[in-house]
Amino acid sequence: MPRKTVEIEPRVEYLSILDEHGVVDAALDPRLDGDLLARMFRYMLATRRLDERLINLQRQGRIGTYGPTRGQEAAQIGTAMSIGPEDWTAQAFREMGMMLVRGWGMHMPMFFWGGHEEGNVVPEGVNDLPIAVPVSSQTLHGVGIAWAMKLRKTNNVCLTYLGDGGTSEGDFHEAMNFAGVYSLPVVFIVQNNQFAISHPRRMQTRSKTLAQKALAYGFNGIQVDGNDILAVYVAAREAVEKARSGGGPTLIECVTYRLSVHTTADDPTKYRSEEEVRQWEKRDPLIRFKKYLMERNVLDDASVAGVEEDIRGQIKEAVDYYEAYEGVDPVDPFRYCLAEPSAELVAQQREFEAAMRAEGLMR
Ligand SMILES: Cc1ncc(C[n+]2csc(CCOP(=O)(O)OP(=O)(O)O)c2C)c(N)n1
Repeated sequence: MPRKTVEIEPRVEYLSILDEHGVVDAALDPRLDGDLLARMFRYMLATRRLDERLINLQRQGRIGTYGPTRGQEAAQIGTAMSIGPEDWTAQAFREMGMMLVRGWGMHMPMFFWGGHEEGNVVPEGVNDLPIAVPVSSQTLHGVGIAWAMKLRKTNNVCLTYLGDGGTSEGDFHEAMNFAGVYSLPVVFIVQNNQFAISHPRRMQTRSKTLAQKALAYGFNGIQVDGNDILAVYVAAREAVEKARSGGGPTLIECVTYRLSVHTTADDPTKYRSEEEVRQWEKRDPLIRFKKYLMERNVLDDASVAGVEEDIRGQIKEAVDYYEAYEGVDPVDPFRYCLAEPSAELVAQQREFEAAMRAEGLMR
């Protein structure tokens, strides 16, 4: 007698609409409105150009260590554009594209990666949590926000972002379980960029997909081509609508690639091949989307040049503002650590201040 099996839904859908060769199936193309498509492109290009500028600023010693977003623009902008300002996000530390959509100024990452607290102060009226460096801690906060939304019956949703490495953290699993049990309006956006610093995806988990982690917690997980903004947007919109109408959580695994370094303190040539990077460069989210927009006559060479020029001006303005700013107080990080500073923290602050004075960097 064969043993019985337990009936569960073990399927993980994979959505790809626009790959590096074009639209994979015309029936899947959501035929989004031209204005929306143009805005998506503008945010993607702004994120790419700002990212390039931040790397240069770091190399010139004008900001500190920086964690780039190159290659992950579609995953971030496609998801961020699926929610409204009344919804919330709980981010990790590589979501600059998402932040620009949500209304953070271009100068903010310069302050943040320049080591100043000003860069992590959420702008007035923006429903985002600050950048969270402790890996996956933000997923619990995101679920907490979603729980509050449910209790208050607001019909809002919370997106929480993490990386492939983040799916190995206990916090993530606790957040997933809680979200499933209470059927909370939260969407987990896993940006699978193939690496957690030098640790490759294949060493992260034996699971075939990261999306299937959701099945164990009783809700849907979907895998999408994370370099395809159309697929990301469609999947995010569906998950958000489901959450908004009481259908509970979803996990979206955006399969993408970190085209740049983990941070500017990293040397990826030590753990991955140039050839692999070249293969992924061909799948760059911006190249295929620009081609699609040109074919649909949403963009032409002149309008792309105009967008480039606008962005260049905005970035210059942000750099000028950052470098002329005189309100930075290097002691701020100590002030924002704990509501009631511990004796140890006070001692550390005194030691820091003495060292700054000795260097002539503080009066
Ligand atoms: C709890 C915790 N452990 C370790 C670190 C050090 N750390 C910073 S980023 C990172 C890798 C994160 O990888 P992933 O979640 O895939 O995100 P990615 O950096 O690729 O965007 C690690 C281990 C940390 N910040 N927090």
